[in-house]
Amino acid sequence: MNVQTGQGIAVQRSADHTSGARPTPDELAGAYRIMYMARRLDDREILLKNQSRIFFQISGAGHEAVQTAAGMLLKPGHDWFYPYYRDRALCLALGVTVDEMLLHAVGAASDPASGGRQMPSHWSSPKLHIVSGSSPTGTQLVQSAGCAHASRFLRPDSDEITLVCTGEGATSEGEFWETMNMACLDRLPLLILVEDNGWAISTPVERQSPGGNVAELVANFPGLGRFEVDGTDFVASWRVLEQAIAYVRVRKGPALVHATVIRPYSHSLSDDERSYKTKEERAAEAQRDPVLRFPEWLLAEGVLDRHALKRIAHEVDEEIAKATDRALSALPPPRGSALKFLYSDEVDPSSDQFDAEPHFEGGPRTMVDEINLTLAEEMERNPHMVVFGEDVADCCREESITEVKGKGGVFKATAGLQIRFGSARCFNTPIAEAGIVGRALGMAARGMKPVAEIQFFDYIWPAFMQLRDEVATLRWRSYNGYGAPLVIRVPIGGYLNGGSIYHSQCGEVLMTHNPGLRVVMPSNALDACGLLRTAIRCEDPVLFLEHKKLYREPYNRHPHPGPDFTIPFGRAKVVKGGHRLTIITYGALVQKSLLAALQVEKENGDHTVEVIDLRSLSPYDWTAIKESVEKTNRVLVAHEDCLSWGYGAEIAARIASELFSSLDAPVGRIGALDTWVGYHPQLEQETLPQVDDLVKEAQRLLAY
Ligand SMILES: Cc1ncc(C[n+]2csc(CCOP(=O)(O)OP(=O)(O)O)c2C)c(N)n1
Ligand SMILES: [Mg+2]
Repeated sequence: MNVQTGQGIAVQRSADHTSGARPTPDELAGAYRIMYMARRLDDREILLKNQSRIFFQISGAGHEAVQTAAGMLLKPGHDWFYPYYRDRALCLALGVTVDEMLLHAVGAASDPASGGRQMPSHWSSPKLHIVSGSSPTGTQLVQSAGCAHASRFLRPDSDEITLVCTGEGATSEGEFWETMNMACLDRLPLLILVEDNGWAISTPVERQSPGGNVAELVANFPGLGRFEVDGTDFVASWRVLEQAIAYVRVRKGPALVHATVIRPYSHSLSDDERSYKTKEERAAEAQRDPVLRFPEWLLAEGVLDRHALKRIAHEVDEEIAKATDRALSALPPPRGSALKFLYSDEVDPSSDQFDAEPHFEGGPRTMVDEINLTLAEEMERNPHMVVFGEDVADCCREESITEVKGKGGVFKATAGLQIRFGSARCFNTPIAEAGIVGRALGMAARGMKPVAEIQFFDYIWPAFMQLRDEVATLRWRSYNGYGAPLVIRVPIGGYLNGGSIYHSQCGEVLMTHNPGLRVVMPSNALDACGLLRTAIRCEDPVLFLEHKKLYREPYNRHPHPGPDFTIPFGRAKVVKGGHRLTIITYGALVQKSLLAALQVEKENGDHTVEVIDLRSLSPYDWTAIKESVEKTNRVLVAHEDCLSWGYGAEIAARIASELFSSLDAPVGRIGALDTWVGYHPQLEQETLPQVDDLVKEAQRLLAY
């Protein structure tokens, strides 16, 4: 197979290498071209950075040999790739062109990796199956496991594999170990390439991994293929990678290749390695430089003569010079485009498309029952929807299912799904929140519909980097190359009498603060059904917050509105009309606000209070807020989460800024005390807002 790696230059790619044969002379020449091209591109970018023509540079120098071998042995557009930021030679070998790399470096509008949004060396190519890389070290690992897992659903008969690359430093991240766990538990077709250059910025490898070699630390993972290689030696890398790839392709399990490489150019242009590496250390590294060693070997073996080497170098230099001129004259991202592709431009969950009529059937059902039924209906409808999380399955040990009742989630929201749809589509994960969200993202990037559960909102934080830096950014940072159509369901909230600090907190504002993420929070069974179905059917990532206290309340039950009932995001519901004061709220405070409104009206006959349930927190319904405040001229924003810097602060600020002339009183706010929910019910009561607090604040505003 011939693959384009540059303007008019074709590199010989081996069709299927499992033979153990030495690479052909054409392959060796092609490998040299890629390695030299990668190094010269780094040199060119460094020059451009020093001339202030580009704004950042990080090089792959020293890593070229093993990357080139990997890129030539694997199949772009068939296999999948999660590169690290040093993987220039890998991406060149897979088919990213010199022009594309330089357009990326200058941040051009036509940069195919990110439209000028990401730093250089964060490549992305849906055509080649290179998934947009980010900058956090280690986040790519858990996602690559999800991608590898997705192949089981999307291409069950294929021999495709997923390659993920990492530095040795990033193997200290929890996400590396979560990935090892997932990959070995599920025998995922995943190849992990550790490019060990001995340093993580200034920290040497022996201070990252006890003993200084992570490959030894993973020796006891069952089913893992382990391989060691000098990653500066192209032929050795080729041979070892051939074996590792074959191991994963035939589904023996995941494999880890530990390749030692060098880093001759400092960490980045912001770093000077002379401040922590001795002269001797640097000289020893220079001895192993693959871009110098490989041509010497080619000469010694008689594969190429000096003339042929020079000709390759000349062609590559010319190509880079011409591509540089083109990139430097490319247009920058247009003004006014910064918000583009935060969300899908094809499916808008706030549109009328999701405004469906309910067709009620049966008697009233609880919120948790409606969530369960909606999940089942959507799994029935979409064979690519999977449900996973901690304890969500009925019974992991399938042989016991007939004997036991089944678990189905600690709140039973997923009960019966494993029994009905099988263990492949509803399964328990290890206790690893970053892994749950990362796996979902890897699946979603390939077009599956993962609907994962985080057991309690209080434990979502290991996944916060996945949510904020990865899930929320993927579509934007890849300029619509990849999306993240996933749902994360999370039980949240207090008023539990004994829930204490770690089973009662809110904190939704930390989620609504992330552009690119949709956040909804229903207060009753009907809305839970409609909003969850919209979440599942839309193309954006949705955080679906389920208030634990509302799961089984008698007052918020509804009959099932049918299998196609959806509610658009960003549409509030006026749950009670009124003329003198508006209470804007959501979640558990909807019912408390209703009770407060009735009490206020009882105490002051003509002071009717309007209560608005936002239902969807991002986006939220500004039109409904505006219409109501312009009518009542008084407003109280109420939520269960802490008052200071809370969700209500944004709503209140916007009302004060845009509706000032409609106001007859200051904007009121009610939220929890700025502390944690205590175990004793008296502490909880004191901390979380109560009906009396709402009444008192409403009276103050009405009297103003
Ligand atoms: C989560 C996270 N923490 C810290 C950083 C800052 N950082 C960038 S690169 C790097 C070192 C990574 O070392 P290694 O994984 O060995 O890769 P190398 O740069 O050596 O190829 C650090 C700490 C980051 N990008 N992400
Ligand atoms: Mg390193």
